Amino acid sequence: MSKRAFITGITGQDGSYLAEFLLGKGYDVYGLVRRTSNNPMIRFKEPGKLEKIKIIYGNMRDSASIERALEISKPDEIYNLAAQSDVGISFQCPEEASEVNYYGVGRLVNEAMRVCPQARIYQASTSEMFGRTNPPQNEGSLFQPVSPYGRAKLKAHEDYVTGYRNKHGLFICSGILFNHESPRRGEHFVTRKITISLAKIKHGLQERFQLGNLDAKRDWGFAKDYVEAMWRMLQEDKPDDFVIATGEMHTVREFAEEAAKFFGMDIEWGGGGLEEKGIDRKTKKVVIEVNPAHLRPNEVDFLQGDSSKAERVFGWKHKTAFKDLVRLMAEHDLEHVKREKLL
Ligand code: NAP
Ligand code: F7E
Repeated sequence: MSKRAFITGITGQDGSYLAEFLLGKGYDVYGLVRRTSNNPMIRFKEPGKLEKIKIIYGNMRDSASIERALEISKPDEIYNLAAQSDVGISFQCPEEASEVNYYGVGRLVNEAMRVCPQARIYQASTSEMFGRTNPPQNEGSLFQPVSPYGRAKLKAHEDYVTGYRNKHGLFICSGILFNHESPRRGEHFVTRKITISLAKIKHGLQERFQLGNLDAKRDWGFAKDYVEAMWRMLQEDKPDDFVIATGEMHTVREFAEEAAKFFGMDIEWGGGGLEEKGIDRKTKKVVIEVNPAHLRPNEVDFLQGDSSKAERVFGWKHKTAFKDLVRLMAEHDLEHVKREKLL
């Protein structure tokens, strides 16, 4: 008989890749989908996959909907990917971050203990929990989050992952994932914002775009590589927590330079601070400006993960290198913007 998986956040970047991955492994896949004013399933790209997913309407703010979804899906494995996942927005809407990213986890694990206590649970934890702790960060590093997003995720990790594992013997794992990107990444995250904006410049739809902190360093991997790690940790004999990362760190500035090369631009930087500009050496045109509206009240300066435990325990290692990730996103957006322009 097929195994049954229940995914919250199935409409998001990771949810869509994970659903496709699990269908490929022969799972029956159920997904919690919240009501939106538009088609929430637009990320499902692989032919023949969307029709196989069983959608259950619900919300992480609503215990009754979670209970119903678990009763219908009767899962062997639960992947909790639903979150308000935008760190910048979490400063503006801290209650939302706490309601969904902390209390939502509590609703899910409490309902799961009643309805399907045998189910194995994956919780989408994050490198934002390390906050101002110096890199490289691993499972033993100090958690010092600086954003409402990071604090809510840490509280969920402590109360419902390690807490419920120790207190109730629940099979629950935290995947402490570092930034992972793809052509399906939300357009407000910095990597996708850069590749879409450069594609629009290339097609003559805009002249320049604005970023915030160019010096922030992130460990960027490819989302498709990372969803496999989620599944792998639930196949282990014991629940545990695992850092998933590439181990490489790059600045926002480097990401923009690398992406610009794909579009035939050669960025040099002039000025400093808020006056800094990214100028294309070939055309002498300003392509990137700094806008203080994109700076955060508190910033995480450096994230670089050490995922040697995941490699040792279940043989996971990232497959996609930084330059390949940038290229595959840029290639996608060049075509994506062309299609949109033609509409
Ligand atoms: P994403 O693209 O923003 O997807 C988030 C998902 O959560 C969407 O399906 C969204 O639904 C859903 N959601 C939000 N609020 C909800 C609510 N109240 N009830 C039900 N569903 C709700 O995020 P992602 O990049 O795929 O990330 C997946 C998970 O991993 C998140 O928990 C995120 O915090 C965590 N994480 C991500 C990264 C990363 O770099 N991507 C790193 C570490 C951890 P809609 O489609 O309706 O908005
Ligand atoms: O920012 C800087 C920004 O919003 C990355 C989420 O998936 O990963 C993600 O969180 C860096 C930050 O991702 C702009 O200040 C500069 O330093 O792409 P981001 P994030 O905040 O790292 C973690 C691991 C998660 O768990 C989250 O769910 O880029 N930056 N200029 C900018 N960021 C944005 N968004 N927009 C800018 O214009």
